[in-house]
Amino acid sequence: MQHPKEVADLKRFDIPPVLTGFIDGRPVPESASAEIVTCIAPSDETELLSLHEADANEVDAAVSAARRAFDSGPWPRMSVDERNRILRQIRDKIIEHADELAYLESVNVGLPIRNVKTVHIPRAARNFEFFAEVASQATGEVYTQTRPYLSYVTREPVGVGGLIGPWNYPLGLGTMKIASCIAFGNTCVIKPSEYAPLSLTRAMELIHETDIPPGVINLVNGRGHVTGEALTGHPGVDVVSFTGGTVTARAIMRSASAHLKPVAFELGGKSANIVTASADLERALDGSLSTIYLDNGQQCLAGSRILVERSIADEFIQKFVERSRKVRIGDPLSPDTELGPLCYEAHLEKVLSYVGIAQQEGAELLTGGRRSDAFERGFYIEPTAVMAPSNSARVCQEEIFGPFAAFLVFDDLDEAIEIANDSNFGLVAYIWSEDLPTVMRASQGIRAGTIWVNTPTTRDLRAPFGGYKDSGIGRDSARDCMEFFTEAKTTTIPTDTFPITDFGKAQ
Ligand code: TXE
Repeated sequence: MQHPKEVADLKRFDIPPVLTGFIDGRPVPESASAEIVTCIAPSDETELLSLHEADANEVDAAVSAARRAFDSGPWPRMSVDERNRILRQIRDKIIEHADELAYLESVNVGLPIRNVKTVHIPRAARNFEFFAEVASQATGEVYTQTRPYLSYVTREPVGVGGLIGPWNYPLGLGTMKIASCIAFGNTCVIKPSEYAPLSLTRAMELIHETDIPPGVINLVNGRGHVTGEALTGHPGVDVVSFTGGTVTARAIMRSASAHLKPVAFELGGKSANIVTASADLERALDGSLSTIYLDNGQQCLAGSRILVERSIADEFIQKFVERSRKVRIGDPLSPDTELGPLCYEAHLEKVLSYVGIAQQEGAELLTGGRRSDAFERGFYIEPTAVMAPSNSARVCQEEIFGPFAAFLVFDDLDEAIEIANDSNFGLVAYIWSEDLPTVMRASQGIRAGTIWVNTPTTRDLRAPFGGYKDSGIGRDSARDCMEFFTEAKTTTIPTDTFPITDFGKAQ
């Protein structure tokens, strides 16, 4: 069912035909010589907008603005309370413009508006409030054990952050990077994904209606191998924070290594979702559908390998398939839509290519596996599930990043844990069981950064989030972000006089 009124109401917001960057508090003027990157609307394949790509000179201007704002501007020198007042102004701006930002995010990425409105926009606003709170509650360390000295540790902002955002949650994850970077007194340059630049670029205008000083947050738009590489390799950038794929992460690490820049990487996953016979099966079914189909399955934390205990497997998988066939595919702007189009065409092709890959390796297609024929245009795909031949199949080892579940059957928990760990990734895992020892064994045995027990995706910003193995380097959390975006400084002072070696005093 479509809701023409709600959809029309959202379409009152403008989409600018051309997007540029935002440097030193001002939009970058359009340039006749810029490379043009065209963004396509995933729901109908029309041209959404043109990006004027930032070249190395523009990136240099953005980094120089961030450098000036850090080296001599007011931001790092402000009281924490004053900075927090401005971070809260940014939060309020996002809330005030929530409908517009939700519309832009949904139109550009294809995310169903329902979840964008209720989860992602509130999260974007919360990011600024949360890191304002973290910065104001930060404590130091004092060591008095080595007498007669007192050593205290302070944390100072690290400098300029080079932030590279992904396309799946441009605003939620982009603002997380910005907020966690600037809350501690740093300045930054962010590059959104070339596929999804709209919401974050608009947010820059709104952010600059607050008292944020110019140059604290700069944005450059463009493709990864041009704009992104110029940013991560720039000598004026002190640290790099990246969310995206593992292949790109390796390239970024190489370019950051020239200046020994610390990197924080939040990468992909192939997370095991273990459904045991001791689970509340109705809730496990709801949770399993949700972790793989929510936000079109374009989530690093998707439960994309569903491991089901043999005694319940047939019934569980049959119910999963029945429910998959009833998922409402549609216009991402319609409040009823559960599954929108994938973000861009090459990504749709990548996701669909795994149907053939799976079948060649002996997998059975359980449902979906093709473009939805309900739409003449748009990157729509049916919810897809396969029964994998074994965990070594590519559908169980590679991140597909779409509404595509691979099922495996296990006989006991040890086997399930072994399968879960037999992966190059280690981002999250899900365990469904009402039996405490089962839950505890799974939680202790699985090598992943987060274990969700009887619950689909739930983020607590206070707790570390990030991956083992190829799923990343570092964590996001109050403490981890503070440590990444600050330098520790130890100051040692004697509390009494003490003898100092007297070189050259001998008569
Ligand atoms: O992402 P990329 P892609 C995974 C998912 C997806 C795969 C590839 O499996 O199918 O990655 O997606 C910028 N220097 N995730 O290719 O390339 C790029 O412009 C600097 C998981 O679209 O990782 C964009 O801003 N920057 C994921 C950002 O990197 C570069 C979210 C991410 O793009 C660059 C997205 C370079 N050389 C994809 N090359 C998650 N962890 O949630 C590209 N970029």
